Amino acid sequence: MIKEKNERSLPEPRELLEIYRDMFRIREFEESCPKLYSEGKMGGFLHLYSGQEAVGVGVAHAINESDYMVSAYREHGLILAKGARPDKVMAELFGKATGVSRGKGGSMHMFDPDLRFMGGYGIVGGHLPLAVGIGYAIQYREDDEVVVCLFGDGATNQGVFHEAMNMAALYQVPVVFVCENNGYGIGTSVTRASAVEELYKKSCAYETPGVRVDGMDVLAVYDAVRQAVHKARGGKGPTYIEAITYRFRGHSISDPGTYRSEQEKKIWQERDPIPNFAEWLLAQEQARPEDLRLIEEQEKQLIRQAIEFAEKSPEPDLDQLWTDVYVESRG
Ligand SMILES: Cc1ncc(C[n+]2csc(CCOP(=O)(O)OP(=O)(O)O)c2C)c(N)n1
Ligand SMILES: [Mg+2]
Repeated sequence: MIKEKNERSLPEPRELLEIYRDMFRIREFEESCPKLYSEGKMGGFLHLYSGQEAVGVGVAHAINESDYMVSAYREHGLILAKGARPDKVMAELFGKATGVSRGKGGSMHMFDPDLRFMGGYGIVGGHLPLAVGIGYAIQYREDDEVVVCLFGDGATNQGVFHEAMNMAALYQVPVVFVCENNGYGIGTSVTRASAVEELYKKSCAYETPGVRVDGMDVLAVYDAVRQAVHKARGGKGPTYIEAITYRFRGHSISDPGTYRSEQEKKIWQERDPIPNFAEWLLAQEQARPEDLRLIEEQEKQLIRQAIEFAEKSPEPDLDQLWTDVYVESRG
């Protein structure tokens, strides 16, 4: 299913630089978190996205602003890729009122309906039916948006994965399922948890095409998602994409990660999607070294400002304790 590079659809040259910027921003953001966490500035869970940037950024560039994204809890990078301001995402991690979820969601429950980023969920696989529901609503209203639903390899072993796949195929809803196969669900490898290692095959029972892509190659992800989105928008139903990737850090901030060998980590570090994409941009003469350096400096500055903003922001007022807890459906 993986296509040769020269058959791929490529973003415009300007967008290629924005793709680099977005991946670099996410890495810079995520790598600033462990120190802040250890200083007690953030609380609760913290699942970092370092290593998986090519998936989220490839997806975000392949869809329109009006399209929806729904995700599990490893979502800081995804909401940033969808266009959230880093200062508001950082403020959310600090539990501040200026955060994307007004400081009440934290790391796992980022939400921004204006950006059409519909969460941020902690129950493994629990958001897949939500994506199908959003897809069903789009279809019912005869709108032309699509939903991209991102989840981990662990979710594919949940019953709810199959229920969502069944309904999506039955109603031919405009949903693109993207499994971020990073090889592990907490400390359990895919080989120990799934009867089928080639996770893209899991949609075949529902006659939904399954595609496997290199999730460390942002352009491969972009290309696969573009095709799937085009199909969904044309009323031809869901696609299921398995992106092979790797998380460079532990499952969460409290995971020492002793279940992965140094050798394994080194192999994947060499496939780091960011320097590899930089190398590609230079080799293809799509960027000059100074273009990339400028982007890197700008993004480092942006994240420094985001931390400052989060530090200076107020905590939510006590009288806000009962707001945003439950939203009644409107018309
Ligand atoms: C239904 C359910 N069962 C168990 C858990 C505990 N849990 C939290 S994360 C996780 C692993 C999920 O791994 P994966 O889907 O591969 O996502 P990743 O963390 O690798 O991004 C588990 C089992 C949970 N949150 N929800
Ligand atoms: Mg996983």
